[in-house]
Amino acid sequence: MPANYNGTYNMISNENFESYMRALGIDFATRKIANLLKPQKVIEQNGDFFRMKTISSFRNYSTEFTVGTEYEEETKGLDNRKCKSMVTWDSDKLVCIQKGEKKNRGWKHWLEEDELHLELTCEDAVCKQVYKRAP
Ligand code: ECB
Repeated sequence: MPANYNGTYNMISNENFESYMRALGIDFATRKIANLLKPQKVIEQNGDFFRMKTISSFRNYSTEFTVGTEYEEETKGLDNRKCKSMVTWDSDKLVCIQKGEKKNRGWKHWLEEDELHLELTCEDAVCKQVYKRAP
C-alpha cells in the first residue's frame, strides 16, 4: 500500500525559493511577487494516480501523473518549459525527475505527521517548503 497524501495543505515555510526561481530564469518582478505567496497544495491521490494543485492569489499550477509512468509536463504559468517528468516511490517519498532544458531538475515530497514537505531542485538551487495539513 502506497503512502496516502490526500489532503489540503497550507504553506508554513519556504527557504531558497528565490534561488530556485532564479535558476529557472524567472524575471525579477515575478520573483518578487511569487516570493510573497503562501500557496496551498491540494493533493488527490488514488493509489498511484495523483492530481496536485498549487493554488495562490497570483497563479495556480496543476499536474496529474501516475507514479512510474513518464509524462509530458508543461510548466504553464511557471517557467513555461516542457519536461519529460517521472515520479517514483522511494519508500513513502515521492520523487520526481523533470528531464528537459534545465539540469538536475525535480522535486521530492514526503509526509511528517501533519506536515507535507517539498524539496524543489533546479541546477544547484534547492528550495525547501513545508506545508501543514489544513484544519
Ligand atoms: C503556483 C504557485 C506559485 C506561483 C509562482 C509564480 C511564478 C513563479 C514562476 C516560477 C517558479 C517555479 C515554480 C513555482 C513553485 C511551485 C509551483 C509548483 C511546483 C511544482 O512542481 O509542484 C509539484 C510538487 O508539489 C507539483 O506540481
